[in-house]
Amino acid sequence: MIKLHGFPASNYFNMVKLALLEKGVPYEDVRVYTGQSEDMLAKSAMGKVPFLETEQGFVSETAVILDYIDETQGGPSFYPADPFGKARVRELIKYTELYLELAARRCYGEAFFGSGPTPDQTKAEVRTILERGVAALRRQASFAPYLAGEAITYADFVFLYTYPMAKNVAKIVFDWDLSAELPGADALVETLKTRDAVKTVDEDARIGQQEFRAHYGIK
Ligand SMILES: N[C@@H](CCC(=O)N[C@@H](CS)C(=O)NCC(=O)O)C(=O)O
Repeated sequence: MIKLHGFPASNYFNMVKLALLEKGVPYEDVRVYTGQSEDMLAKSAMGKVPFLETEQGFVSETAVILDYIDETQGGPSFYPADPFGKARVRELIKYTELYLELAARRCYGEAFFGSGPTPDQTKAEVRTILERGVAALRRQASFAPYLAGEAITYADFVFLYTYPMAKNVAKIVFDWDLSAELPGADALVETLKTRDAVKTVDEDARIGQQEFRAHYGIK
């Protein structure tokens, strides 16, 4: 049985967990926090979570894990069957990951962990990337009702565990309402939250918050 390593307060961990639950793939949940120990780096070379343990070895990086699960595990695929449709979904995943998640993450300290104001230079860089990322999604995503159209895809799983945090960062750090820039985004999140698998992931994340904060010494 495959094993998913990480912790339930991690948004990336939850993208993969949601894919496993939605596909009905049996898996074992292994609690691991981030770190740079030799043992950790042997399993996830950047010391990040999530990572997957398979019979052949370890696989890290969420988008890669999603593809691996899609190609090797049973249950429905959350990619379109045709290569162009699949490429468009992967494109949406990349836009979300590179230009929303990674940009917003640079302000997580101020927004979520009480670690003081973000330096002005960082704020300026983040704002520019977020503006372009949001504009790219506004152009490329359909929100009808899902990111790639009528069918739910892996892009929605990634978006669900990225956009709400980016929206909070925008509000707290920039006093900027992201939902006004991305019509349909809030409605999509609400639609996704009605799914049983999402409810499970979110409840586990809520329960895992205290352990996560204690582990990293966050008040
Ligand atoms: N590019 C990685 C990012 C994963 C990531 O940043 N995970 C966070 C936890 S939510 C982490 O491990 N942070 C520790 C670190 O950046 O060293 C992926 O797609 O899986």
